[in-house]
Amino acid sequence: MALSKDVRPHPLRARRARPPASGEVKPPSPASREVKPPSPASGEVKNWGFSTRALHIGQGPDPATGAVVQPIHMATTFAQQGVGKHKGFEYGRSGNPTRQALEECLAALEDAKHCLAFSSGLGAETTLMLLLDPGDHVVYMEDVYGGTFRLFDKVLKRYGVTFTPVDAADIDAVERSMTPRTRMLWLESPTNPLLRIVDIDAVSEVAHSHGAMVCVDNTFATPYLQQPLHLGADVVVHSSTKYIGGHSDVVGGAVMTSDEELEQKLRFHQNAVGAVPSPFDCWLLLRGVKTLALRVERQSQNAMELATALQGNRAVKRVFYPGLDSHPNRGVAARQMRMFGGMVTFEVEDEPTAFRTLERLQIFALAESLGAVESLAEHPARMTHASIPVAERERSGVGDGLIRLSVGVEDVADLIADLESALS
Ligand code: P1T
Repeated sequence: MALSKDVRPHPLRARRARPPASGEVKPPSPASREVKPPSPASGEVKNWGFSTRALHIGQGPDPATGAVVQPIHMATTFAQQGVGKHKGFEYGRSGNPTRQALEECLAALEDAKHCLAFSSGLGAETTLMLLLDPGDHVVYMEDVYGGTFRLFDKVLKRYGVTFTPVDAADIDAVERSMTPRTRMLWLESPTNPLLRIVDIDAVSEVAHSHGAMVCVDNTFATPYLQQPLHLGADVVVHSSTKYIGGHSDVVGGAVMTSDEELEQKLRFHQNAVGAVPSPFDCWLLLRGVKTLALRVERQSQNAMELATALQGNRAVKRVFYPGLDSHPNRGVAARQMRMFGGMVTFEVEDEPTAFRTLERLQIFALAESLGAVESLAEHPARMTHASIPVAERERSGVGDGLIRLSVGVEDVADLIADLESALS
């Protein structure tokens, strides 16, 4: 399935009412190399497909040696020819060639002008949220990763930012929750862990009409399946620990945007806050992202088959998967996503049944995280979403019988057999 043709830039993107606030902004000068591989902005690459960009943007053969793989630059500091005269890099926190290669590549994958890499998904989120001022208001999709909720509720509230959860699948509810102080609408789609789908285009229009910017955490969808900047969003965040890395061996985060002013503020904060990734982690992410499309296609196919099998299992009360006809927003998912993704959530009778099922699995590892080649299973209520108070969790539908699967690239027949035997 190709990305649908009606995915288009939001008309209000060009005339956003208010940029996010920040203090004095003086970003470090943009890094430049003497010999640059193709950059996403250059005309020569604009027709390249997703996988060609994943393999070649930011990563031409090394001009010094011809090495076809991006070198890992471990230097923490870079010699200057005179004070302030340098080749684009000064100090490892403010810029690094391997990180720059990753940022160029990831920007190209989201079709963004800019990407900033961070040491974790939450590092990326924190840095972005630090652009807000005390008194600012954020409306967020009520079903979000537990760590995102914790950042909002336990950290940022202390700095005077206020938050309102909303079912963003309900456009009228988004409209009602906007206030004159609302600066940001924060979305996940598909959501973690209930795989709810938000019509990003429609809710972006609502947010923009109130002067709020739209941020989409695109971790579950990946840039291969969904490009929120083409659906009206202003900024995208990723936990690149997940599908972008894809091999459960690196923690990372990223923010992408095409808004120049926002990029400058983010670049300043990336350096000022310092939640930057190591050069080795950047290299691992560059290596991982080369197979993103291949992995996600296989994971989506496996997930579809697995969700269908679970639907027919008597021990399963409900299956949550955007590709199933039973999903309330399947139509929106089909319009804004290329395939339906590798995450499947289902509900069994109660917590003891869920625990027993998880402990019996042989191929699925019982573990937090997602998006890697190997399949994982977890219990959101006690694991990834345990930091959300019970009442809040139950209100958004994350019950004790819920199991979340991150479907890997194994043979799907083996995955289905593993689950069926654990459920029997
Ligand atoms: O773990 P970190 O790289 O900091 O990313 C945080 C994060 C942000 N956004 C979403 C949608 C996420 O799922 C996560 C991390 N999630 C898990 C570890 C998990 O198992 O759901």
